[in-house]
Amino acid sequence: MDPNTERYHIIGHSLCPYVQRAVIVMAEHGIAYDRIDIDLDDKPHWLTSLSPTKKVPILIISEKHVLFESNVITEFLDEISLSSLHPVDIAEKAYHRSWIEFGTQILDCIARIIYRDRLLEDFELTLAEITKMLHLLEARVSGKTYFSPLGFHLIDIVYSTIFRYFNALALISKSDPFQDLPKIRRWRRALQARNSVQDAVPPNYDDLLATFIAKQGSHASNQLQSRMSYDKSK
Ligand SMILES: N[C@@H](CCC(=O)N[C@@H](CS)C(=O)NCC(=O)O)C(=O)O
Repeated sequence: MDPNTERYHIIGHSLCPYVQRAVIVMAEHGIAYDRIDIDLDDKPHWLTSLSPTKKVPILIISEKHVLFESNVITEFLDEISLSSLHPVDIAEKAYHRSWIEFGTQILDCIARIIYRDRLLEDFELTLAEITKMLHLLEARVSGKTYFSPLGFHLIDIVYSTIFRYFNALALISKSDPFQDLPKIRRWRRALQARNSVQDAVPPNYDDLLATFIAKQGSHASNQLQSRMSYDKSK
């Protein structure tokens, strides 16, 4: 399949980290695409006909094939490209995929904070769990700039979308989960500086995310609401 002769459409959402995985891969591989962002609180009726999960991202290839699940989409985009965003060594590639899966588990904890942890105690327990996970990750970072010394890979893309959440979480929590994690702090800065990572979200992403979290009815929502009304009153 020649990526230059096919047409690609992404169905997404402006804040979704899984959608960002796909669009960063497309930017890194120079694959052109159209993007439609949908309202996940008011899903369009045609969504079910495209994906049984009714989740984004969805990738439509030349109106012929429809793919869902971000891992499937990113692997497909990587396979049709001339170079790969995975390490060449097969065991190393599988190792990266294991830690990508771990990233998804960190995202599940972040989702718990955003949507489900209603009490301060629940919020703190989940944040402690995330901090523990970040410590395990820190021990695996072997590159000076990115996860691996071999350069920028798909695993870096996945973590770039996870680290973004901590700007909003820093507005709520007094403890900094990155405090004792010098390698991850350096990695996070390098990822934030990358054009493909910056361009995957709207320029006012941090504000949009804070407003989104503030509406979810969790402890984090309440904290952000207070913070936002305090900022407005100043
Ligand atoms: N496992 C899916 C997760 C995608 C996902 O959870 N997308 C969210 C937005 S970030 C979604 O579409 N949620 C709508 C819903 O759950 O109904 C993937 O990797 O693509």
